Amino acid sequence: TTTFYHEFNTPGYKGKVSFPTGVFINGKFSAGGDRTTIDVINPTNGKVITKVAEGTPADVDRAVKAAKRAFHESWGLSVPGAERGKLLARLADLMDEHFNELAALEALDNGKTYSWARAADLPLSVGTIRYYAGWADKIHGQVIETSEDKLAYTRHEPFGVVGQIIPWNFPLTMMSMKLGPALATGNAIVLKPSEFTPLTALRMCSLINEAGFPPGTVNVVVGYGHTVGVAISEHMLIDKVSFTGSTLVGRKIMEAAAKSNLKNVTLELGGKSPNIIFNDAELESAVKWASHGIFYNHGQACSAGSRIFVQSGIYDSFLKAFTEKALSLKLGDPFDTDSYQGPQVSQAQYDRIMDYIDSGKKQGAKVHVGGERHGNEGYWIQPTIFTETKPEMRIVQEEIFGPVGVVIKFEDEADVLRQANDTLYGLAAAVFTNDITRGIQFAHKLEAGTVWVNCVNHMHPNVPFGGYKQSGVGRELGEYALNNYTNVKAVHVNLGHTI
Ligand code: TXE
Repeated sequence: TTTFYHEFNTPGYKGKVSFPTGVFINGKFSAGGDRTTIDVINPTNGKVITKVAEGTPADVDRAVKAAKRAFHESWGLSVPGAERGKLLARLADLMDEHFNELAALEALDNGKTYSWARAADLPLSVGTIRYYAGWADKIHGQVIETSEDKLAYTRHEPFGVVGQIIPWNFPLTMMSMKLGPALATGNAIVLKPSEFTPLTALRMCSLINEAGFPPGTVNVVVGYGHTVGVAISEHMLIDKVSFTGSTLVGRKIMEAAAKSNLKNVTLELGGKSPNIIFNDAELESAVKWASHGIFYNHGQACSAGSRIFVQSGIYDSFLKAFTEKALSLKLGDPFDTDSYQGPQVSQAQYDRIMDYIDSGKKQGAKVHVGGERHGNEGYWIQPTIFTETKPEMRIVQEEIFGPVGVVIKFEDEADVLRQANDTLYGLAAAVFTNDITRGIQFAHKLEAGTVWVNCVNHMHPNVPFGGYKQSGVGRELGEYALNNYTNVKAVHVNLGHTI
């Protein structure tokens, strides 16, 4: 099988890293079914970092069978919750032991900065696995009162084999958000990382073995969406699929589920989240958060605050300070300690974002800041702010998934509420105000699965995350995510009633 070897020699991280990168089935790595490979590209220069085994639909089938066997023989409800929790806790400890290495791999593969990977991706990933370790022995149904001649109760049973398909923007965090609740509840897993960023997922396979999970409990098949992704969403022995990615593919997953075995589906999709700044907001803090909202992770966040609505009384001063902030963000090598922004993840994403910038220019919006490529190689794009937009423009309506925000002036509450909710999406929203009553009233009126008051893009393992409208189905994180991975069984026991 393929192996990854790399010597990091960067200001933040120095060290040798080596691990197998094959298709991971039943606890073992092997070459993919067709013995082909996928090039993993370094987004800072477009060069190949390494080649990893390319999985095929036949590999998915092998992985599903291994998972099914594990579920029946060495996992599932035959392993007490406390034991499942212990394994998850051990995995979290191993992730902590390899904290810097995982952060470095994520930065190398995705292009995000090493310092942000350490500050955000890793704590959320490890925290999520550890959080679900704690749930594993606290999963229970209810005893339901009916009549004295009957005992009725429910069990929350794992589905069996679950399929999980994840994207490239937060590879390790997404993996942790999928693994944690699925394993805590006793499911066996077939997971497909993004073909663009498979390295941390593959590194995790060795840690999963080291933690002592029974072989077949977690299987990882790296491959393309149209082959491996489709095979997972159509598989007749997969009872549940959880997907994070584009709304377009989310629709396809649901369709494939409907056409195959009506598998249960959870979707975490795109967004075009409003960020509303009222006249009475704390200016300096609102500017910092608004910048973080749209430029964090190079705009590659499903919850990015990409539509920034600013009330007329504060508009000019906000725009001036926000412009200065955008211009101060340092673009550079992800491993340089003072870099804020690395390259976009891929040529495809770079092209897509530049196409949106062009469409904004053509449709008559004003490029207030940025709007161009940064550097001569790799996929950097300048932090970009558009003003003078119209509601129907593509840059106002569609998810750009890059460092491109629109700033829109508004007059009053009714006006901004209507505009904020005028979107097909409903993932997140933010409100900045010193009037807490207004903040809470807005939190209740905005059509979004998460509303932040005086902050943006804050996630926590204990707090659910997911979308209204076309941003998704179901909730990840928190206790709520356990529902994604359990079937409810009702048991009626006759204590003496007759027909
Ligand atoms: O996403 P895809 P792409 C949005 C964002 C971005 C756009 C396109 O707007 O610009 O989507 O990105 C797998 N059956 N988000 O094309 O294709 C694919 O291999 C099953 C938002 O990269 O949705 C990868 O593992 N699976 C988002 C995963 O789907 C399929 C994160 C996501 O890739 C498949 C990423 C198929 N037919 C992009 N086709 C978020 N919500 O955070 C592809 N895949």
